[in-house]
Amino acid sequence: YTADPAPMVYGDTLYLYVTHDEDELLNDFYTMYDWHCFSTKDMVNWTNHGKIFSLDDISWAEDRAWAPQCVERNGKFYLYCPVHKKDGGMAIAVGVSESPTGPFKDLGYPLVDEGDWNYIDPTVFIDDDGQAYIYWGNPKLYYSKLNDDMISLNGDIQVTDLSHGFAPNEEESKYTEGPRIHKRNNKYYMLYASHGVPEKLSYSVRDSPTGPWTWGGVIMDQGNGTAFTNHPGLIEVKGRSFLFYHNQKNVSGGGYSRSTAVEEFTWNADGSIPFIKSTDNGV
Ligand code: FUB
Repeated sequence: YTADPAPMVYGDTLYLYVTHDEDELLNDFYTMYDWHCFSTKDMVNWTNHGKIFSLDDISWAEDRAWAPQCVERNGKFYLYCPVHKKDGGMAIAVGVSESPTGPFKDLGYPLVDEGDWNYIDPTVFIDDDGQAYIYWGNPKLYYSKLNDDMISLNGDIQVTDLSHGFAPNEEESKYTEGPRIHKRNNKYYMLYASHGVPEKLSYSVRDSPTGPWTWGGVIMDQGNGTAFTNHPGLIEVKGRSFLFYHNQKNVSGGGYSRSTAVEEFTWNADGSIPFIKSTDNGV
């Protein structure tokens, strides 16, 4: 079972980084030890690269190999991964590699480390001016600039409040977790899991990478086998647009036995993201 999809395009290839729900569930909670990668050039034929990074590679981590994202800079690949530390709390590890499929080497220490539950689900991007940003968190959205080395913060950690009711119904826009930043036509789209649990997918939009954000709308609601969590992985590749997410539709699937899925979509003419149905036709 795979979840929390984070696609990345490098060259002519789409790499999909995912978490891994173990077949055997322990303590009736997420049982997740490693991250896997798949790649494709055509969205039809996929290569399974298997396990590309794991808790065993992070000496200071003990559990919860949760939602990652990989980005490339100057020929190096940086895999940002939330983990539970041996001395308690969640933090974000960074694995560095010369190749998109690893092996990734841990820094040896957390990039961000608050010592509690909130520091999960990093999303990272490099703006056109070269400035990199990292965003993360549940139930608040934190962010910081990254230095060019991609492994150190540039400045203080900031909090963006995405929960202050831009939508007609405040619950509609409530940020929960799983952010994914995407830039298109000079607009910054912040996609995220919303509404608390069970989660929908929503987005906010702005002409600055640091907000303040304006409510965009719901992208995917619950139903048709979605799990109580969901996770948006929006990507544009070769002139096509895709939303990766996860559901519980695989054999014996459930909230802790999830599967990655994808829907192709077309942007609305005004640049908004359409409502995207979880279908039975996707991968
Ligand atoms: O997969 C573990 C956690 O569940 C992720 O970090 C969250 O986004 C949610 O999907």
